[in-house]
Parts: sequence; C-alpha cells; structure tokens
Amino acid sequence: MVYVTPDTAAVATPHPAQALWRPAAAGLAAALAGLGVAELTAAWIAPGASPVLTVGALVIDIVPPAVKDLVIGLFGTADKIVLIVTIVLVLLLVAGLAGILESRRPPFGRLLVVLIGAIALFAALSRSSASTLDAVPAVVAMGVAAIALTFLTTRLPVDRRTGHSATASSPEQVPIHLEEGGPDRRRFLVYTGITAGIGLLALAGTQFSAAATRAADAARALFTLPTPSVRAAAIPAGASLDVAGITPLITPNADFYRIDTALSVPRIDPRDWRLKITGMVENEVEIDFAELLALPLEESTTTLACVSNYVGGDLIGNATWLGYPIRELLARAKPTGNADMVLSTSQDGFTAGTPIEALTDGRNAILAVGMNGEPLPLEHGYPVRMVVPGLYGYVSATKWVVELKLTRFDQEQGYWTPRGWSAQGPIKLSSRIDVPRQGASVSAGSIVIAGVAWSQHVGISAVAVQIDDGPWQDATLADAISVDTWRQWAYTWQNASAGDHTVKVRATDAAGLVQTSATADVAPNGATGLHEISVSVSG
Ligand SMILES: Nc1nc2c(c(=O)[nH]1)N[C@H]1C(S)=C(S)[C@@H](COP(=O)(O)O)O[C@H]1N2
Ligand SMILES: [Mo]
Repeated sequence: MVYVTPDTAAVATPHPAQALWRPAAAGLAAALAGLGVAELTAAWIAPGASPVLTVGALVIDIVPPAVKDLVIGLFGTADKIVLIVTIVLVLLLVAGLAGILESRRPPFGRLLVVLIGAIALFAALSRSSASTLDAVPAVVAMGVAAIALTFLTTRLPVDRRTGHSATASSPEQVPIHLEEGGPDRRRFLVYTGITAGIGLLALAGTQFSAAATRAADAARALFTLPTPSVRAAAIPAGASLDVAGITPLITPNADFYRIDTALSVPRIDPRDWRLKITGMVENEVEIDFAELLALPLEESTTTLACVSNYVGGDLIGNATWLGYPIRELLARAKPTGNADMVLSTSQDGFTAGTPIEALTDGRNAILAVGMNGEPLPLEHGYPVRMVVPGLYGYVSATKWVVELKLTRFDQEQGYWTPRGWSAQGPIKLSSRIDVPRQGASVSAGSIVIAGVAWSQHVGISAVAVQIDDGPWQDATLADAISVDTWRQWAYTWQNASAGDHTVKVRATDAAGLVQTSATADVAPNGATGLHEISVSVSG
C-alpha cells in the first residue's frame, strides 16, 4: 500500500490529461450551476444585480479609456456582447482551474470560488443604486458553486488498485488502470451532467424575466404621447437629397446608435418616475411623470453625437424629440448665483455635467419623453432623458434621468471626466462620406459622392470635396432643418477616370470655421481630421 500526501500527488502526474479533465469538468459544472441559479435569482428579485452584468459594469468602470475606445473601434455596438462573452469564458476557465485545485489541494478550489463570488459581490454592491437585496445573487452563486464543487470533487472516480482518487497519482509513477465505464465513473458523469443541467435550465429560466422586459416594452408602446404644444420646425422638402445609399435625414429609432454604461437596460415604471432638482437652488423642485406630460411639450429635431465617434464613424443620429424645456424647470427651482453646472443623474448612477448656459440660452435643451413620434425606446432612456443640442452625449444626454443637481464645475464631475474625458464637450464640426462606401468599385463616368455634415448649434455653410490631390470643389448642400441638425450634401464627380482614387470631404460652419485636417483622437474631447475614402473606378 502506498500512501500519497497531497503534496506528492500534486507533483507526480503520469497521465496529465486523464488526471485533469474530470476535476475540470466538475469545476465547470459547479460554476454553471452557481451562475445559472444566481442569474435566475437576479432576474426575479434583483433585476439590476445579474452577476455577469454587474461584473461587466465594473469592468466598464475600471478599464482605461484607451481600451474602451479600442473595443468600441473594433466591435462597434457589439462591444457589450464581446464583454459578456469574455466574462463568461474567463469564468469557465477559472472554474476548470478551481475543479483541479479542489481535487488536489482542498479547500483551495472552494477558496477560489469564494474569491470569484466576492468579486461579483463587490461589483453588485459598488453600483450607486445598489440595495442590500443586490447582494443575494452573488452570495447564492458562491454558495451553490462551492457546495456543487465539494460534492463533485469528492465523487471523482477512485483508482481501484491503489485506492486513490484518479487525480492523486502514485509517487512511483505507475500507470493507473481504471476500468473504463466502471460504476464510479458513470456515477461521476451523471452527477456532473445533472449539476451542469441545473445551471443551464436556470439560465434558460432567466428568459422569463426577459419576457417581463418585453412586457414593459409593450406597455410603453401602448402609451400615447400628448400632442405637442409647439411643433418641430417643418422639415423642408429640399432637406433630403435623392441619392441612393445616403444616410436618411431622420434616423429611425431602431437604427439609432446606442451608447451607455448600462448592461441591463433600466426598467422604470413611469408611475414611479420622479425628477428632483436639487443643490444650489432657492426651491427644490420635484415633478412626476403625469405632471411632466401635462406641461406644454415642445418638439424639436436635434442631431445627437457621441464623443467616441471617430472621423467617418456612425455614433451619430438625428431624431425629432418631444419634451419640456429644461430652462423652465430650472426657473422654477431658481438657481443661486454661483452655480455653473447641472449634474444630471440617471437611475443607474451615470452622471453628466452640463453648463447651465447651454440649458438656459434658448436652445432646445429638453427633458425628452418622445423620439420620432414614439415614447422613448427603453434603451434610449424611457421614460425621460435629456437632449441638449451642441454638446456630446456624455456631458448632456442623460438617459433614465432622475435628478438635476445645480452645482459648480470646480466642485463636481460627470461620470467620464475622472476617466480621462474633458469636463466640457461641445460637438466638433465634422463631415462624412456615405456614398460611395469605402473601398467600393464604381464604373467610370459620372459618380455621385454624398454624405452628411454637422456643426450642432452653429450650422453648416459649405461642404467641399477633393479627389486625389485635385482642387477642393464645392458640393451642393441640401436645405437645413435647423442649425442643430446635420445637413446632407452631394457632389457629382464628372469624367472619373479608371484606377484607384481617394476622396476627401471638408465642411465649413456658419461661423466661417473650416474643418481642420489635423487629426485628433476621440479622447479627451472628440476626434478631428478629414474623412477620406478610397474607391476603385473601373474603365
Ligand atoms: N444613463 C446614461 N445616459 C447616457 C449614457 C450612459 O452611459 N448612461 N451615455 C451618454 C452618451 S456617452 C451618449 S453618446 C448618449 C447616447 O444616447 P443614445 O444611446 O440614445 O444614442 O447617451 C448619453 N446618456
Ligand atoms: Mo457618448
């Protein structure tokens, strides 16, 4: 009889594959069970505390801005899916390790499980809107995974000859011969399968909660917006050019870019929604949804843009919004002389710092409830968000907004400012070529080049196009809706010759500023440079 201490077992591994896969499978099954049961618990009792999503939110909060840009650049709006898949893959990898560790050096596998659970717990509780209930899913995950891991690793098949667990190999390196399909092995497989199955079933069960979100969305769609007391400026017939493939003048809600730090879309019942105006004010104001809807609402068309939009990118959209001027609510609250910033807070904790000036100078800075004739879609801020012409979204467009605090730029910062982005974020003059597409092959002759240009709250006065190193040629501008919206443009390139060419676009704003060719990165306050495409013209 040979006795093996855990130490000798860990060093002597005659058949590594044989020795590893069962405990790794035990770890994976235990993690699946823990994750599944925890996600199901979260779905029903703490919708904001899904372990995967809160860990994802923590990752979003701590990654350096350069990594965030890289991920958005690489994956666009699929960035969230990439993040979730990465978190699950890392979890499964660590779970396999925990299984191996637990089979060789108990209780270190369980300790690893507790460590992962602690990270999830920290992630759930560090959100600004966290309640104690939000601790439950992570604790459930930890408990279920630890129990399942202990259960499975103590049922690993045993080597009949030495009496040792198959993972604890004998020190004299004798090959271990286990009867294939022996009763221990089969029992272990069945237990592991059942454990993993419980996890998968529980994960499938979270779909019922997804159904609840769809129900909330259905309720949203049933609710009818009040008639505006001020209609949006009529859209001139000449504002849309008749060019195939050009960006539509108004972006349909379903195609509107979405950028936020919320991994699960906040589900706010409008009956519970309230907005508080606090801070440096003479009167604190509080308003509920019914009161907001009863006010004279105004419609306006505004182009929203993200500071992370690189030159030529698509993190920009134009919609007709319905809402109430923020300046009217601020007037009720009576800001005191010192305040220069409104720090708006979302229900999920995101904040934006907006200059009071931009909210009170008469532009259409609104608390919006409608987008293109519909209540705001859930992911665009239902029931209420801010829209402020001229400023990037990160300093102005708070979705699911619940508080406006009057304060000062030297006292408070919005969410992105301590993360490497400027406190002030006016949208920069820019333009984009939509047709032809980058890399397109077109036939020689006359080729229509078209796109959009914008300089919110200033307006566009000219757009010019350059072919290769040729002279800048004026494009035709479509009519403007207002200075707060993008403007379509087109240019007909006559007698395009066969071969490879580059096309560049450059806009001039209504104040005479010409779009710079100097390139700047999106951080800290928006990209600059000229959009350039290459096309190949066939003869
Ligand atoms: N609550 C909340 N609001 C937010 C954000 C966020 O992360 N959370 N992101 C802002 C940013 S960076 C942008 S560009 C706009 C995007 O609005 P959209 O998703 O409706 O296009 O929302 C802004 N409002
Ligand atoms: Mo943004």
